[in-house]
Amino acid sequence: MNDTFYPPLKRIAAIHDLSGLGKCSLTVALPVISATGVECACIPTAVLSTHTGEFTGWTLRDLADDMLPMARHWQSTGATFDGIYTGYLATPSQAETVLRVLELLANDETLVIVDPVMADNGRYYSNLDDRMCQAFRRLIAHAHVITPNITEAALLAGMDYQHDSHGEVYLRTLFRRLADLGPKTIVITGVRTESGEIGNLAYDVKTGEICRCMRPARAGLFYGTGDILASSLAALLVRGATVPQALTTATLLTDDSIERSLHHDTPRRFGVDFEGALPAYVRRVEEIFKTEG
Ligand code: PXL
Repeated sequence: MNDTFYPPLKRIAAIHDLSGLGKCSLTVALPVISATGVECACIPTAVLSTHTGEFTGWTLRDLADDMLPMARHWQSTGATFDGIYTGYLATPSQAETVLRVLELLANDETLVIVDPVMADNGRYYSNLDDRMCQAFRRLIAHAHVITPNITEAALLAGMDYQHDSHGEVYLRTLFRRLADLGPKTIVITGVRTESGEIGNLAYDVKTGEICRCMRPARAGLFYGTGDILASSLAALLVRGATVPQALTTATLLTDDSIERSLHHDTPRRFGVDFEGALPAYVRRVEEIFKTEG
């Protein structure tokens, strides 16, 4: 017998849409969470042909009626969940369904991560409006960690969206208003500095400390990058990484993926080339947890 130590596997329930083409939500969450060494169980909120940005004519099947039966069946198996991580919802009423899923599947140890996916670049995604924002406010009250981008953060906080750069006073006010909604850790993505950097900031509600991971900014939108960042962060936190470790490692994976897409000139709407960035990511993850075995 060899003496290899295999750490116990953690399990996340990922509640997102499955957009068949365009690398986002579950088609990103599944590989990224698995590459982090965490099991990813999936409850699809909807099945779409593509995501809803820069594509027209997409199909969408709302799976709201299947979500609770799936969770009940999982509960009957005795499976336990170390994390529950939610993202894009097909309708505002799915937020109530997610709350019922949390009642069924979360225990005192379960980390609840809510990515309030609804908007980017100052605008709601297709078919979404303020009702989705209201629904996410209710859901966030039950989250330990939230990961809005700067547009979603401004909408949730009821503040103006600032496009060009985000100063300390604006960010601190955003964090405080989001903290009033209930989460313990707030990660805001896509924050821009005056000196041309873009990155992600994490705010610890208890201590008021902010940690940040900034990279050089690239022009335009990169679909699915919020999902890559949040999926990696969720899995790393569930495995026991600290917030600064998780933030840095998740940001590097996202940034490498963008770099590869620019190199390959991949059309933006097809998502970013995260696949080739996974081997280096896995090595960084192993480095964090090497004392485990
Ligand atoms: O990546 C966020 C996202 C997830 N799911 C769907 C989307 C988007 C962004 O456009 O349309 C269906």
